[in-house]
Amino acid sequence: MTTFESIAPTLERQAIELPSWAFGNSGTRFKVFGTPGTPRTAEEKIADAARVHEYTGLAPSVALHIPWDEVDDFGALRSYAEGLGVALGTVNSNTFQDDAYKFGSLAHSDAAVRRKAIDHHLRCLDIMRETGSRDLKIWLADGTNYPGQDSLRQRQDHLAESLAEIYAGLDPEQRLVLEYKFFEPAFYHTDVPDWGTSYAQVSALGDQALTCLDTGHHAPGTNIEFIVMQLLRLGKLGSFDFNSRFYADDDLIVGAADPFQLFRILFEVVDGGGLDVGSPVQFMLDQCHNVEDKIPGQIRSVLNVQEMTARALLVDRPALDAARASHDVLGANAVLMDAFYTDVRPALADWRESRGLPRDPMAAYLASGTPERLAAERVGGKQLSWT
Ligand code: AOS
Ligand code: ZN
Ligand code: ZN
Repeated sequence: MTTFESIAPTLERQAIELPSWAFGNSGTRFKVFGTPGTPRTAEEKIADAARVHEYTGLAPSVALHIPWDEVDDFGALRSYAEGLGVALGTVNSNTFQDDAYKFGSLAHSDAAVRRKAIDHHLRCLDIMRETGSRDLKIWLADGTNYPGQDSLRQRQDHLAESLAEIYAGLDPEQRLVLEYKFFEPAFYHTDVPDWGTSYAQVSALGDQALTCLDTGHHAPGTNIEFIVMQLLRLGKLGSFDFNSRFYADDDLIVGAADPFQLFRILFEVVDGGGLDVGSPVQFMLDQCHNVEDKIPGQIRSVLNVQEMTARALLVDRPALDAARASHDVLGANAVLMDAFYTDVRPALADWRESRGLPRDPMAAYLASGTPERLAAERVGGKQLSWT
């Protein structure tokens, strides 16, 4: 039997990066609803991320998005964040909002558009030097809507060339992580639709290029934990964008739609060394809170990841290995399910308290008066939205 005490050191070093855009208003193409207390500046988004860390001890860094988090002085933004106890993390590039990118960016057929998109990424690398960020995360909206619209092959070659130029601009400690997504906003094909394409592209670049796996970016029914295992096995799992989905890229709270899937993913992470000291895997959230409050939404999210990580770590390895060795199919399955059905919440509450954190971070935050204070203070100015 695996004890909670034995898994506590691993839980202690768990770090989940928060996306700055989760604190802004977001919605669907039908309506973006506002929420009282929504940040109006990059600083206010970072302050909200720091609150999530203060109550949970789980979120020591916040990912930026350029240009959504554009400021005059990124060094000052870094000092501001560090003063609040958080670091600036992954820089996310954006080549999907300018008119110039109507037909793509790094994979565009026109060299002038590719130039503009490459330069944007090189500027992101400069920003990372000021913010102290390690990772440049690239998600591309590139693709086509109709068969025949453009050459699939040529676009892939253009993408490879563009990425090579960006990669050449990395400092030794910087990394490029390439995210894949099987559809949307392009519907016939996307230029980085799957882990295989991301893997092929980053492998051609070198050791500092890895794949980002967004849990919402697969066709329904995909065995995501298999992909996790394979990328870990190949040494190319750079980061996760955690969220959950019922239908497509829903960006809902991680672990909300399918906690068992999150457990299975984290079991493969544990098995593949993804939580070991020095692991290359960066754990991030990529979520939007359209109707729920944003800070509580992020608190719920990191706690969901922590709870499911604890369950994955509690799997009785000797018992599992023995069942597997004797081809005890149902026995092996039962070992996994026993861990999944373990309610770790009381043990986590005790453990949090022993580390000076609230037993129940959600209740503590809601009772703190902060939500009401932020709603009263953040009047005037323009509430930030996802786009
Ligand atoms: C888009 O679907 C992706 O999940 C990206 O990670 C995206 O860059 C992020 O949601 C913010 O731009
Ligand atoms: Zn994502
Ligand atoms: Zn997405």
